[in-house]
Amino acid sequence: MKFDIVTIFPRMIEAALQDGILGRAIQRGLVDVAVHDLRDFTDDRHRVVDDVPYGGGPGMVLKPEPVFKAVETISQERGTPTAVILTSPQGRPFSHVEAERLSGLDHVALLCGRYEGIDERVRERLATEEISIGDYVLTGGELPALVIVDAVARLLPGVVGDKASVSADSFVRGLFDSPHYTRPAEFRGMRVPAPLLSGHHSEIRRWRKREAVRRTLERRPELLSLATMDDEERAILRELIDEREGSEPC
Ligand code: JCQ
Repeated sequence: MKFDIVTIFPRMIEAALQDGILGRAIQRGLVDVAVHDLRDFTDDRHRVVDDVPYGGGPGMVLKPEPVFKAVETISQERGTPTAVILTSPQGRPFSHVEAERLSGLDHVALLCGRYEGIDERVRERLATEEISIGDYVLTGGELPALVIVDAVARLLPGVVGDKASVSADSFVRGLFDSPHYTRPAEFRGMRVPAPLLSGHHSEIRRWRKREAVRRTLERRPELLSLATMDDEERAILRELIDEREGSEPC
């Protein structure tokens, strides 16, 4: 899968893609990421990418011309991207389901927004979609672009070594993971739960299911309506809800 990222901070993107699982996937040729400096698509001596807003007001706006030129150059050199994504707080919320959808595309371009915003004509005629990674404002779209590339790339075949760890993911199952422990069995007075030390696989499995359901119910109960649970997990959920209703008045 190919990604093209258009940014005024190419080093920020390149640095983040050097290491870790993503760095290795790129080296192995499983993912192809090209980073494009927006300033390379300006035609003035000072390589200016922003300007004051029409109508007045605070801050600067990203000019349309360099952004259009960047995407046109990408199309000529690397083929027309299937999706041109603008990252912004006003976009549709990013999620695991969105990551899965994008992982089925062959070529995705990401435009990193900045300043007070980007000229609206980029939204209208260049971007095919606008995606937000959450309800907060960042200084630029570089981190959102990296978040999207990371979440999408790890779903591609071979990127994450252990297939089981991808399909066990919280948002694949719709349930949070159960707690993890490693040695020692007692650390500063804190013991590893007995079922995990028991060696009884059915007891371990049941304990993990209970903790996963408990955690999801406590932290994100709205996820449970969409979760794929087996009969045992459903029974556990019933028990936990009944216990709750017994203790707290509502
Ligand atoms: C993305 N959640 C927050 C900031 C304007 C295109 O216009 C803008 C883009 C940004 C950077 O993105 C975010 C963001 N998802 O802040 C302002």
